[in-house]
Amino acid sequence: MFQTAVHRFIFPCVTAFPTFSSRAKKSRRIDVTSDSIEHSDTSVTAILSSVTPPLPGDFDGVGDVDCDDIDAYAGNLGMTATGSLASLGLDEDGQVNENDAVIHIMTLVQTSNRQTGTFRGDLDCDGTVDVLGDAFILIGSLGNAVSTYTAGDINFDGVVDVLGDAFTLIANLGSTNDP
Ligand SMILES: [Ca+2]
Ligand SMILES: [Ca+2]
Ligand SMILES: [Ca+2]
Ligand SMILES: [Ca+2]
Repeated sequence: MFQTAVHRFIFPCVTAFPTFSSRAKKSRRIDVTSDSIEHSDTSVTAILSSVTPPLPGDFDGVGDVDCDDIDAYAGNLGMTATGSLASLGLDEDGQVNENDAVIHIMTLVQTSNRQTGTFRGDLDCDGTVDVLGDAFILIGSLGNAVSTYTAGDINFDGVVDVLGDAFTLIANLGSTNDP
């Protein structure tokens, strides 16, 4: 008896389904009684999901903005900032370019010392551009074709060299975001 009187829905039998991002954290089951269904003017308004907005700069979607996210620019410079690449275009000029990566590094990256924003050349994202943590990484890759910022390709041209990468690191050597 009780089961026939109660219609259980995981999500409603309405014509227009709202869409939710894949980041929805949870859904709720709603029990709707037969009484409410029989009244055609009954509208059920429910918040069905608690949606966490995307974290700007979290390109790999794991809930942080770190060195791994900077590497999302590798191989994508010069592309149109649409579709899956739209979030990479931070300066809103319609293209994924080096300026977007600079904005990402300087304003969005969360460093291991719990600060936000760091300097180009901070390859290990600890908030400071130094010799031991960063310059040695770059020197170890010097002359090599690499595809990541974290390996020393600061300008994302696919190779670690002196003019394109080492000079940028040297210019920021000693810079720190430590308050
Ligand atoms: Ca991330
Ligand atoms: Ca851009
Ligand atoms: Ca560093
Ligand atoms: Ca380079």
